[in-house]
Amino acid sequence: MSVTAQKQRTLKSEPRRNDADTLALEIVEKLTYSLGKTTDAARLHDWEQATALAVRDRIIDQWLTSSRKAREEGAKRVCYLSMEFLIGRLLRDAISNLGLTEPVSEALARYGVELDLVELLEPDAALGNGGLGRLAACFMESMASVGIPAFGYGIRYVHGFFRQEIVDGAQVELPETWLDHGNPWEFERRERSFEIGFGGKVSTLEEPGKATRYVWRPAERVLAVAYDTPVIGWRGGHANTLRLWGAHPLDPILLDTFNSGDHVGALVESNKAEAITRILYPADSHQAGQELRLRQEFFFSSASLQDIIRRHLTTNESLSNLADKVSIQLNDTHPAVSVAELMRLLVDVHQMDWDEAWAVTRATFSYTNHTLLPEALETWPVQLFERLLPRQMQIIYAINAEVIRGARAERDFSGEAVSAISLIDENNGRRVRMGQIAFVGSHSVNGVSGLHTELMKETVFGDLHRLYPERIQNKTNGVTPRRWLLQSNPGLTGLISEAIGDGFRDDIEKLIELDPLAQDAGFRERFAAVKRANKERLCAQIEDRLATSIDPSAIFDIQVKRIHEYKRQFLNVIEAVALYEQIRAHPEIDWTPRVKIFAGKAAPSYAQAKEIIRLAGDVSRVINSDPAVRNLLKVVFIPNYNVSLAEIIMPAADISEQISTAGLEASGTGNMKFALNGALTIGTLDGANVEMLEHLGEENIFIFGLKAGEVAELRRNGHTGRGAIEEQPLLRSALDSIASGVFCQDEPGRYSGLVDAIRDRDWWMIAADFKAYWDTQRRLDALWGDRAHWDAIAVRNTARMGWFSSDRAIREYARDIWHTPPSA
Ligand code: NBY
Repeated sequence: MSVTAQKQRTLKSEPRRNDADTLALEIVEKLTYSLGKTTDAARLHDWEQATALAVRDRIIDQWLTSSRKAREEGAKRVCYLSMEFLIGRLLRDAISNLGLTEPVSEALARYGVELDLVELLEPDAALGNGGLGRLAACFMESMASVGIPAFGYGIRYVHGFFRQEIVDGAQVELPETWLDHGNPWEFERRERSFEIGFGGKVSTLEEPGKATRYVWRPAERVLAVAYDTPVIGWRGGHANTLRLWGAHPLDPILLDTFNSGDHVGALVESNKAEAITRILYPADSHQAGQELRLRQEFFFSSASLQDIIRRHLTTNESLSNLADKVSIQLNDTHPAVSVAELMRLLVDVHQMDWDEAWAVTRATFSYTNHTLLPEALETWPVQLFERLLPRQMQIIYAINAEVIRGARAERDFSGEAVSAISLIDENNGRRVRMGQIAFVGSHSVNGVSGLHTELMKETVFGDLHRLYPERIQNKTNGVTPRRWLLQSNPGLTGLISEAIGDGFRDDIEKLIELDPLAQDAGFRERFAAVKRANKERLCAQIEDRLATSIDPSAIFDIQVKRIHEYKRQFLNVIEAVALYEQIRAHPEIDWTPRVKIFAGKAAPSYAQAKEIIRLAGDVSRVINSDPAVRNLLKVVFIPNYNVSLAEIIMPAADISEQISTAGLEASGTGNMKFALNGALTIGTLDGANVEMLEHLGEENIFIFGLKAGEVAELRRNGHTGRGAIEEQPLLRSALDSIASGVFCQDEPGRYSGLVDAIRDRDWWMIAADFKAYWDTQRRLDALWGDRAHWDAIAVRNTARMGWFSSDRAIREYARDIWHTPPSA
């Protein structure tokens, strides 16, 4: 018997049975033998653990099969390097993708346990800030569903994204502790560990007739240990690995130091090592800029590359064909130091010739850009970089010299154009530009929506685009329809199945078959009834969390996302104030009842964003308690927005707010989740809203405001908010109320700074866009009165959003960037 065959005997040879009897037996087996509990003594938590373990076994079966198959076929693998994976809960995802929802519910019901309640006990894995991290999670699920052999590589943060509480109106950040009760989905791989160095010196070795060799002797070393989580695809057909690195000290304690009496000093090294993966940086749109962050970036980049090289060399003789076997996608610039590190590993450690190494590197890497905001573009002081990563710094200089030589020779670049493409920014105290490194070290650079990609070519990467005109391409984002429709909206999913059959579950673009049903009154009513039930579910949550009751028959107008000036939650709050004042001034008008719902976190150091949260709370207190409003308007801020809350919110929206200043939102993905669940979008021509307009048709989306080019022009011409404020009494009055303390009588001047910024500068075009926004909201009010029409548009939104699936996005990456054929 061959070794593989022998090994396989340890696997379950017969496919498992998927009936409730079998699952009940397996869950009770886990309860008994893994948790040591009887069914009588078991608490809900124990059932949750036991269910996860039973489901996990089935995933492992598929996981081992998929890994073996990829290894045996020598298939090209995708390695998705990302500082962030904003996963959320995994139990429901796993059960649903394995097709076990009914038998598991039934198995648990036999013991009087409700699956829905069990699922709620799992903590969210919040290893990300927002869109970028959530995209990585959707992509992992889609790569498994589409059947692309892939590894996700990232960091196992002990503390994920902070928990937000609102105390006296202000955001307070509290530590998040998702690992406190263990994590049934991860497998620690002690044997899969690599040393990561920092600091120290580079020396050279000269041998006659050979190129100079460089040897980096780091002053500090830590161990990167792999923690693997299987990611199971739709219908359990394929499973991939999410490999997150945890940092551990090489020596857990310095015994000599301890013995000499310095008990604290003995642990300093160990604490320093573990600090690297202790916490996620909670910044989504400005660079953190601290040394620990650069350590995190290098730590996970180096560990991932060493792992990739190790795996490659188990089945290949050399690294020359690395790019035929692996594609490494850099999720933004956070892993961009990988370009220099791969060069070091190839040249210094594996002795590849520089030119060949550079060709292999470029062929292997590709890079996704997620922002044009200057304050979010990563740069590091040369001094810090040099001290922490001396050899990588030398390599960056060498790459830079070569890029600049090429630019001068091939394209006549000189002067300013050279300094624009340089990997070193010489104007701001010498800084290493990570975007430039990622760009020159990759064969493909992509934006995340059509507009964003075009703007990349014109702005941040204008000169590099001229130098390498073939390199930039677009890959519009998508979201996984499993989590964002099938699991989060079972009511709608069931209705769709009844109407068009189950085909859309395997091919989401089949949703288009719903399109004609927009004209079917009976279907529309059932569609609206599902929406109503989802709104009631959200009402219950809000009642529960905030003790605020809201009316499910009002329009639910929702803006949930990170709080940022460019996303313009402020514009939305100002509209709420203006509406409030109009309702009070004109009781005779038949106002459409509306609930404005906000949720989102501000970066802890982002003062203006925190002020906006405070303002939303202040405004909501005044409006919600004013009897003159007669419940025609409510404003609600739900604390601690996360993936699990999003799963309840997305299906419950009537209006989705996607109102960023045009040209600034790279894509947006919340916009897709809302529309897929039948919300009507009010939005600017920004990010993927532009493509949503193309797919939905202009009568099914509510676009307003300045376009990206107009914003740029106004800014060039020194626009301020004064003109617009003078012309619009509604805006003027709302801003006056906010500035004069109507909503914060305890501290009347609290918001005068926010309002001054609009008057004096209006950088985010709030005054400039207010009128168009207000008018569009009133169009929506009127449409709500014509429910048949509203519901028809809602149905068409769901029908036409199939293209915005991350399966489609992943297939495009596979076809145009990775050149990996999908196998499922
Ligand atoms: O990426 C978001 C974009 O704003 C959004 O438009 C897009 O849809 C999404 C997916 O492509 N970007 C984002 O979420 N960025 C971050 O979270 C982020 C995190 C950290 C840092 C910068 C940006 N950082 O410099 O530390």
